[in-house]
Amino acid sequence: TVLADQRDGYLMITLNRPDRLNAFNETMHLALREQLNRASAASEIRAVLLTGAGRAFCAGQDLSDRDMRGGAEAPDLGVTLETLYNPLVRQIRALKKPVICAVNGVAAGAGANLALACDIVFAAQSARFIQAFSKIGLVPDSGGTWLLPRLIGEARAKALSMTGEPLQAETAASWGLIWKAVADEDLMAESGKLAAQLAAGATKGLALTKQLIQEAADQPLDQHLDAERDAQREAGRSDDYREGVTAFLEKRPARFSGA
Ligand code: LHQ
Repeated sequence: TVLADQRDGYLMITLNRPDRLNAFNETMHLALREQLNRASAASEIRAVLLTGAGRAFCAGQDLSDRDMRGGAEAPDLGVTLETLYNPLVRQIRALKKPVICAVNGVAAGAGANLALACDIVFAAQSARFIQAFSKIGLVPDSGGTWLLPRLIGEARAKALSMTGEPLQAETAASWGLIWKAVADEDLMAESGKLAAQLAAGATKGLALTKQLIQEAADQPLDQHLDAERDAQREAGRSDDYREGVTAFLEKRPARFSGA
C-alpha cells in the first residue's frame, strides 16, 4: 500500500492504492507510519518526499470501509482520528527533517490535509484540493480547521470547507495554501530536486527552523524571541554552522554533514 525508495539522501514515499485513488485504509496508515519512523531514525535519510501513485494523490478515508447501508451502526470516528490520522499529522509535524509533498493529482478530504501538513507542498497543475468532508456531513480533520485559516485566512477556509469546492493547484499557490504549482510533467523532477537539495542542507538548522515556525502560531512575540535565541544557540553549536561559515570565507560550496 506504500512504496519507499531511498535516493540522494531522501526517502521517497509513494501512497500506492491507485485503484482507490490512494484512499486510506488501516493498512496504508500503518505502512506510512512505519516509513516515517524509518525516515526519522535513519541518519542517512535527511528529507522525505511524499507523493501518490497513479492519477490521484489521496482521496482521504476509504469510504468503502465505512459502509453503513443495511443499518450498520456508525463507527466512532473519534477513535479513527485518535489512532490513525492524528498520529500521522503529529508525526509529520514533529519529524526533524523536511517533509516535501508532491501532489500529483486530486487530494481530497484527509488526503488534502495530509498534504498541507507537510512542510513544502508542490502540486501538479492538474491537481485539485478538495475539502470533501462537508459532502458527507463531516468536519475537516487531520488538522484542516487549524491549518486552513492560518494558511489562507478565515474567509477562504470557511468557504472551501463548507462548499467542498475543488481548488485548482495554481489558485492554491496564489492563495499561499501551497508552495508552488508546476507543470504536470515537471512535478517529480522539481520536487525531487528540492528534496535532494534539502537533504544536503544543514539538517539541524532546518529542523529547528521547522519547529520555530510551527510554534510561532501559538505564542506571543516576546516568548518567541526567547525560543529563537535558544534555537540559534543550538544551531550555532552544530558542525554545519562551522562548515557554512568556513565555506563562505573560502568562497566554496558548503558540504553539510547534518551534524
Ligand atoms: C474511493 C474514494 C474514497 C473509496 C475515490 N474511498 N473509494 C476521517 C476519519 C474517519 C472516517 C471518515 O473520514 C475521515 C476523513 C476523510 O477523509 S472524509 C473524506 C473522504 N473522501 C471523500 O469524501 C472523497 C471521495 N471521493 C471523491 O469525491 C472523488 O472520488 C474524487 C473527487 C476524489 C475524484 O473524483 P474522480 O476523479 O471523478 O474519480 P472517481 O470518483 O471516479 O473515483 C475513482 C475510483 O476511486 C472510484 O471507484 P470505481 O470502482 O468506481 O472506479 C471511486 O469509488 C474510488 N474512490 N475516492 N475516499
